[in-house]
Amino acid sequence: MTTETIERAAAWLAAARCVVASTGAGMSAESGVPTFRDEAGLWKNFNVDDYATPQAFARDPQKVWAWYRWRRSNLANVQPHAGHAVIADWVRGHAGFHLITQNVDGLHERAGVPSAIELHGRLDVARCTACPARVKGLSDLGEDPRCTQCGARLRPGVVWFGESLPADALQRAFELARSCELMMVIGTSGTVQPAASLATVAKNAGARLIEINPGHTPISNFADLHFQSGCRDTLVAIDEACRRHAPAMGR
Ligand code: BV8
Repeated sequence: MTTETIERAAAWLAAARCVVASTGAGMSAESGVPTFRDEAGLWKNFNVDDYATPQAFARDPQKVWAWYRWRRSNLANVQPHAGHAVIADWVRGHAGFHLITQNVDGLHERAGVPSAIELHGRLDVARCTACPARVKGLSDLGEDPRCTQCGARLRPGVVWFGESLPADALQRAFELARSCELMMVIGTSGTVQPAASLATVAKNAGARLIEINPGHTPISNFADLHFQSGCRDTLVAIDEACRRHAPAMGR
């Protein structure tokens, strides 16, 4: 992260009419939420096929619920960081700024983003397997929670592997990827489809691409600017540069 690259990112942000931020688990790492594929990531210690597929839930719902109860309880102890606050400022202050997230932790909403496009659902939602009922919040629902409307089993309100993403959210996400002038890809390994294709679609449609990720990903190969640094301090630095150039940005 150099002054020149920060200034360049701020200038691109100020000049763009439509900007999309697309975030993954790395966005929340500095809030203490574990990522999935880093050295200490969730999938290093838990087998995806035992916890994050419909088949796993059908096979052993209590085992799957125990894992999600643990993750939900952890969320009660974390807070959005300054990078989440910067993105919330940009969404609220810039009509053309949109947020797409793969994250299920709800931290963007807690930071003040009213309209995040959430592709993979939310940990703080449980939904009924048989009717439209949903239960919001992080309360402990117990080992094998049931729907108060119809008595059927509740499941975590996230998208598992092999499940389709919410159609409206997915359609809106790709519409924005095709029409934005700048996409900021923040904290994602770029491996989970179809979310990982958003960056390619944006690039192919002519958008500039900024990646914020200390690691190297498939997206790094075609990003116009790659900040190999943590997103919290990088977003704060870009926001400070934006304020110097265009006080209206994000205000
Ligand atoms: C589907 C929710 C249709 C649950 C998750 C092609 C097209 C369509 C589908 C597929 C396809 N190819 C393969 C598939 C199947 C599959 C898939 O993509 N598999 C991959 C792994 C090969 N996709 C699906 O099944 C999707 N469904 O497409 O429906 C369909 C229907 C039927 C049959 C087939 C297809 C559903 C995908 C959603 C799965 N749900 N989680 C839960 O959380 O419990 S996935 C999980 O991965 C999370 O949602 C997470 O958001 C997502 C992506 O991970 P990342 O966010 O990128 O996190 P990761 O740990 O990987 O990386 C973190 C990054 O942060 C790292 O790069 C690190 O360097 C960086 N970082 C670390 N610290 C920081 C940082 N960056 C910045 N600052 C820091 N401080």
